[in-house]
Amino acid sequence: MKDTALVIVDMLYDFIDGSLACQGADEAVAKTLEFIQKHPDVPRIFVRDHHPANHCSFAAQGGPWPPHCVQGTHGAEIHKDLEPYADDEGLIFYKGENPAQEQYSGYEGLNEAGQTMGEVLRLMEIEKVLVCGIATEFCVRNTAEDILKDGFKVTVLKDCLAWVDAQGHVKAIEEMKHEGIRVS
Ligand code: VGL
Ligand code: ZN
Repeated sequence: MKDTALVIVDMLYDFIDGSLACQGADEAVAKTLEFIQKHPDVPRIFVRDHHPANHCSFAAQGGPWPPHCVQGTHGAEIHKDLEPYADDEGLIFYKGENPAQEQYSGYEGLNEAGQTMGEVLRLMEIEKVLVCGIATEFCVRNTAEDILKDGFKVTVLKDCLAWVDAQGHVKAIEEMKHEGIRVS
């Protein structure tokens, strides 16, 4: 699987047991850890929602969500079981940093050096991208779609997902399949 990478979207405390806790999150973290341990040679790319306190996504600014993943808070941190595998800063992409812009897609994020995920995937000669994380209907879906549109093969790992709404999760999976995203 030399040409394959795993993208782990928003497995951050606010989406697991915090202000925007999602259904299935504990199980998704456990299954993701299992996958990583079974496939230690697959590079791990992390996406982190990383908002300033006045972000437009938050209800106080007219957005749909409670405050979450505020920069510098516990809620914005990667789950402790996965954190040891986030050992390459160049493979961590931050999104939602601009207060005026909603960013569900991890593909719009940048690493510490200012590179996009697309640039880094190409430098690594990746052809196939596995996507897991939280939440299926929002950041997972948008990230997977953008990776697919940019020319990579994309597979969503069904057991490694968590969701805001169960029906929304099922619908998003069906729609992703129709778009050419594999689900396994
Ligand atoms: C997300 C809502 C707001 C997600 C991020 O990661 O799916 N959802 N910000
Ligand atoms: Zn957010």
